[in-house]
Amino acid sequence: MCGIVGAVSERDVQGILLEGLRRLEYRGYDSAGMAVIGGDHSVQRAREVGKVASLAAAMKTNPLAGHLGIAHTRWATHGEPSQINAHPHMSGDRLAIVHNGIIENYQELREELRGEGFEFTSQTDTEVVAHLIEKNYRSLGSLYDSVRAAIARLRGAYALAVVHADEPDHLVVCREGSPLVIGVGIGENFIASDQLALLPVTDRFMFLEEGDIADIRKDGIAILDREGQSVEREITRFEHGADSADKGEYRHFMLKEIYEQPRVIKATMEGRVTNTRVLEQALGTDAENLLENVRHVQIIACGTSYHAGMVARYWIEELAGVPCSVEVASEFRYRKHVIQQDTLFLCISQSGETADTLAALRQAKKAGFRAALAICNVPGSSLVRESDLVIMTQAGPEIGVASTKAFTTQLTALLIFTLALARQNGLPEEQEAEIVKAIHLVPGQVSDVLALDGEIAEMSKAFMDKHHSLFLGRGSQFPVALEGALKLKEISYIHAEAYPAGELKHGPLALVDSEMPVVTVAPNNDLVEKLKSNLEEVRARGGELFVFADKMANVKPDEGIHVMQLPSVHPITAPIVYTVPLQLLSYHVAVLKGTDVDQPRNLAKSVTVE
Ligand code: HGA
Repeated sequence: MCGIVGAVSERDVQGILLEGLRRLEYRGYDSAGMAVIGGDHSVQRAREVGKVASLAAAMKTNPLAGHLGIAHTRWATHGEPSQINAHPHMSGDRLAIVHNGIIENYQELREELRGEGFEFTSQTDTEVVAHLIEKNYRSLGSLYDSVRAAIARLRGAYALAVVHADEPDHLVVCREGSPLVIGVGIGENFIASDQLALLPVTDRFMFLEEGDIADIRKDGIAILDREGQSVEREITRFEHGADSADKGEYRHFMLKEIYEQPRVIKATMEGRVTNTRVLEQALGTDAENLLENVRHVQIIACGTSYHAGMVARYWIEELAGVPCSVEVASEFRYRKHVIQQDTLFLCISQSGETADTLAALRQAKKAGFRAALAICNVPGSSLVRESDLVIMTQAGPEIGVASTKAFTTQLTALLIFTLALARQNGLPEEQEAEIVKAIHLVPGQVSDVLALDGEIAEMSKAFMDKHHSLFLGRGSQFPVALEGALKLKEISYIHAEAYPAGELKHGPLALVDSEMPVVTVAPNNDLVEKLKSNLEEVRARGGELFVFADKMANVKPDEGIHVMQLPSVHPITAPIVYTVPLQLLSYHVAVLKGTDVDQPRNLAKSVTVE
């Protein structure tokens, strides 16, 4: 994901922009660039391949002086990482633009503009937008109107910041599907992909909404919404510590991280999905090519990430029709395996430094897999550097040892990947649109589950004095049950086992009695009736059931059956939403037992040893 930053001020903006880029570098770092409008009303531009430090070094010898500027740190989606493809892009020598996102119809616009005499110097989709705005400028003579007219023709996801040397006192920005925030200063204003970029210069922010277009001057901000109505967006103050290693108002990091999930799931979707489809280039410049002809997916991970991989297997086989195997890294790396032709190797790790996963990746690269895709939360980690394709989860730092938001953002990324692969394998457009619509609902549904926190805390009292518990799920909810059991054992030290509900009578039923609480997740899918029969089997043995159920699933509370109703969720996205009550349950049990929630005994966060 690229990062953009811009400033209009009474002072020189180069230092502000460079610091902003350094703070956005987690979003992408294959190249970086800056354009500043100087006192002589011309655009000066600097672009370098590599990290922001390379740009900063180049600018030491050739500084850019001026009070208006835009800058960019790139993670290529269209065109290789090179100086020519680095942003800002220009049309002629008066207009410059930075862009985060993907323009889906760039090919057709490129042909059209070429036909009208515009020359292209890069392979990016972004340059198309530069020329389209410049073309409008020639007839409209206003940057703001020209950007508005241009975005009416764009399909895809974008956050844009544009400057024109003929209008050296403002920048025009807009967003659709990619993040953009305005930093409000005194006698100066700023924009960036993330408020963290602007913290050295302001703590007051305005968040643009989808479809907004804004005119930013040093003494004023004017915003139009998608309908062209003038709107005011609320100014909020940045709460220090909200994103950093600080618990804020929460008693534990784990609880804070559970509550961050609606926001970070949304951030993981941003720039990767439109309202109706997944933007596969958001997985990397070469994604289309590497995903084409994938005949098998081999997922490798450890712990919680392994459970995310297990959920993904259900999705990949159901939606993409591609066979998928999942294995824990520590097993995979020490056995001989038969590699099927055209297998994609997919590794998942929060830290990107998990020793076993990394070792498996290194082996796989030698063994002849088609390509390696990493799903990871830490930019610049070994896993990210060594893979061909990467989907970064946008969970932010996860401090609690028991993983929560990393898991649900991994699932979000895996579902986006699945849809990209499924499209290659003939998933009908309408089905993709239906699932993308369901993905957009997930942050709100997770918030609805968080609102049940008090009731879940109450329920947790029943587990406090227990020594064992059983978690049941069917289909893609079986890995959710595994993850729920893992959470409970990690932080409350209660022995918890998870089983596919259909396996109950093949053994674990022998353990069930009134001392063995049984937790079940029951979304309203085609397996719910079978699951209900399994619940009866438990009840008949005196077991106490705790069921998290879709209200449409019609699971009724009764003696020995505690039912917590969850929002109705699409069966495909249900594993993401149903994970959350199990996280809260474990958390509250651990708090009641007085364990060290954030640093449970014998465990560590990033498992960099075998
Ligand atoms: N499509 C543009 C911007 C890429 C981006 O936003 N990545 O996250 C490019 O390839 O330069």
